[in-house]
Amino acid sequence: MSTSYEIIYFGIHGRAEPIRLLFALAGVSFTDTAVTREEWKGLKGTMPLFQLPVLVERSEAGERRIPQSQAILRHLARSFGLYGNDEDERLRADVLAETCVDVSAALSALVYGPNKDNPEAVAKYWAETWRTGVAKLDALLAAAPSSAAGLFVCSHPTFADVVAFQVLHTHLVHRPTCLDPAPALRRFHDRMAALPQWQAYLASRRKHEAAPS
Ligand SMILES: N[C@@H](CCC(=O)N[C@@H](CS)C(=O)NCC(=O)O)C(=O)O
Repeated sequence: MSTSYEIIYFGIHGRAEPIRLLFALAGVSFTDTAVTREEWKGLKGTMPLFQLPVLVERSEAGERRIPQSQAILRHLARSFGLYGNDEDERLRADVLAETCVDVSAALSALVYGPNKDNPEAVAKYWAETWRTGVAKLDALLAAAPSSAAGLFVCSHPTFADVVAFQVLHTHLVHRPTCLDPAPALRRFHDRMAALPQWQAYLASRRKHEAAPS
């Protein structure tokens, strides 16, 4: 049965970019539908949980609309064989992905919150919150088996490595020096960025919304 995929989101990286990166890693084509804020007013009520991203999966069996970015990622990871090969690996992938959700949420609370222009709050974020996030990610990377060779889960990238790459990328956009104290995470980021499966996508993808124009 052939399946086609459409990811509906706004025209930013946000919560959809790890999903787009996962498609690129799997070599599966997808339609990238970016809705404007104006279009969203009319669409919101038609979406399963009234939010984006939504994955639309179409096959001979019909159409399915899937909400919740983390559920979408895990569903695609299972479909594409990019979750992990056994329960130990899947557990490591889940722990990493949830840690990345926490780290992303903390950055979003800063940059979209009332303190985004407050120098003290910004300094506190990088000195404390981000350092704690780095310590957690560093610990997870250090705990990976030697066969993972610089990745978090196993010898090939999983959906959770994709999520980790994007959370590091987003932080680097905001502060290019933020991985200087974490060389193992920097090596992980650069190794992922060099994946042959990603080169065409990374060269053509939209710039991160926080990147200087
Ligand atoms: N837990 C959900 C959160 C989804 C979410 O917050 N979506 C935001 C954009 S990032 C949205 O749809 N905002 C527009 C709205 O709520 O009307 C997920 O991970 O997909």
